[in-house]
Amino acid sequence: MERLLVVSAILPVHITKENGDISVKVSPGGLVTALKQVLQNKKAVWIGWAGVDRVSPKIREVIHLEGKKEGFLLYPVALTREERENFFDGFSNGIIWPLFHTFQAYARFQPEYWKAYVSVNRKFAGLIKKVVSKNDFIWVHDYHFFLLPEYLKKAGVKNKTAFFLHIPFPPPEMFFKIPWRVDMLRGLLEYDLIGFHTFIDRKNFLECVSELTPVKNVNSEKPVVQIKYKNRRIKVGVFPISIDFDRYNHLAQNAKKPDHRTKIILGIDRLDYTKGLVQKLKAYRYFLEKYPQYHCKVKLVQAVAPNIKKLPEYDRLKVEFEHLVSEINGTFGTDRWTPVHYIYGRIPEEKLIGYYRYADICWVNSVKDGMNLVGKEYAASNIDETGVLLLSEFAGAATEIGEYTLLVNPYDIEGTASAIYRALTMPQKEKKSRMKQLRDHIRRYNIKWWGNCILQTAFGKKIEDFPFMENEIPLHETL
Ligand code: GDG
Repeated sequence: MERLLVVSAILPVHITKENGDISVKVSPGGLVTALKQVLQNKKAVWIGWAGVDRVSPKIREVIHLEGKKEGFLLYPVALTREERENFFDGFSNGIIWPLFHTFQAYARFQPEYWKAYVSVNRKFAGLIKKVVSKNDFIWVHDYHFFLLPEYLKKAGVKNKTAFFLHIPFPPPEMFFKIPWRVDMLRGLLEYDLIGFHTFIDRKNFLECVSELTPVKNVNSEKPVVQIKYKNRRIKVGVFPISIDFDRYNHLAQNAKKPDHRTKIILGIDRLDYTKGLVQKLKAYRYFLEKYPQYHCKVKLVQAVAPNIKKLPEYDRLKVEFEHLVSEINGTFGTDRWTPVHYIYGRIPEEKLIGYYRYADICWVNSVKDGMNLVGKEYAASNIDETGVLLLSEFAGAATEIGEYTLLVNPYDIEGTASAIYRALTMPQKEKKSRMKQLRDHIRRYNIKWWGNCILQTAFGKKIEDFPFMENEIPLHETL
């Protein structure tokens, strides 16, 4: 029986241990949101780091039960403290993440990070070899695993492989700063399919590859092109990720209205410097200065979900962001009105969907983002079609749905403040027409469409080809 073997750096659940007590948290981020929706009740094994340095039988059991609730198997991997620091926080989140998001100054090119990246990719290949069966299809996610297929092949794993990059791919002048760039590209080219969110990402990747081997299709408009490398054909595709439209649309029907007497501008972001959080507050402050008629009439509700990455940039960002929140609330607030309602922590999903349904504006201000799912979730939940999506032109989503939104340049404080004003004064008819078209687009190009495009292109399969089977032996008992 064929299975999907899914690999990502973190599992959908993250374990933390405090004073010997195990606590299970939902892992933050868009990759987890999207994959959970694709893999629900499917014959899939999801392999990833569980957040701990040792997987005890108790942790294995807890994780297994969490997977069972969603209808797939979870296979937890342990990372030592050194692997966490050098592979996860180091190479992946201290070099690739900042550089691929144009934050070159944050990249620390430490040789020990590269060594850890190589060895953890090799370690995952060894673990996959233990779990994989002949008929499985291996689907790998994100920038932590550029070298994995090479080590899978060395370990004798011959299964077909597909890779999807959830973050942007930078242009050559940025990518070639990485001292290990050629090994990274060669590693990636061992996959059978490589997928990106946008045509720009693929073009950047192919331009980098053309330094190694001639590539004809750099500017192709076809969603999938083939390149030849070392006598192999590799498919390279554009697959804009999406969301489970029906689920948000359905949950929104009974969503509770948030208790706010003002108009709501909503922001939902992970704590990350790529999300344009500081720029957002500066533009909002400017808006309040320029349009005093909106004092007491509007509120920015900004949720910031904590990050798993442990890096000083995130601590500094939190301090700067919170400083600006207090400054704005101190300058403009009254005893009856707090201009910024700041929530640090993960909001429960029912509440999130309530905000999505009733927010007058949803504001995605990323200074760089692979796709960004928040705007799509907002539209799917905005069933009354009364909201406006303010979307950064630097989010991948702008290339796909920009025409139905108000696009903003997060560095342009005045332009962004005017866009807020325009959204607040937009006639109902125009709002409805834009939101309706946006929702129609996302309803059609939903997460199932995305998953099927990739699985079809890579393996000639569809999601339905991996039906869940209730009576299966749990994975951990088979090891
Ligand atoms: C990466 C790429 C790409 C956030 N706060 C709360 C909460 N969330 C959920 C949102 C959404 C997800 O987290 C964030 O997804 P994004 O797509 O916006 O961003 P990243 O985490 O950076 O994801 C990104 C994505 O991968 C998929 O390929 O789009 O470009 O960077 O689902 O709803 N959920 C709840 N409470 C919160 O407070 N319940």
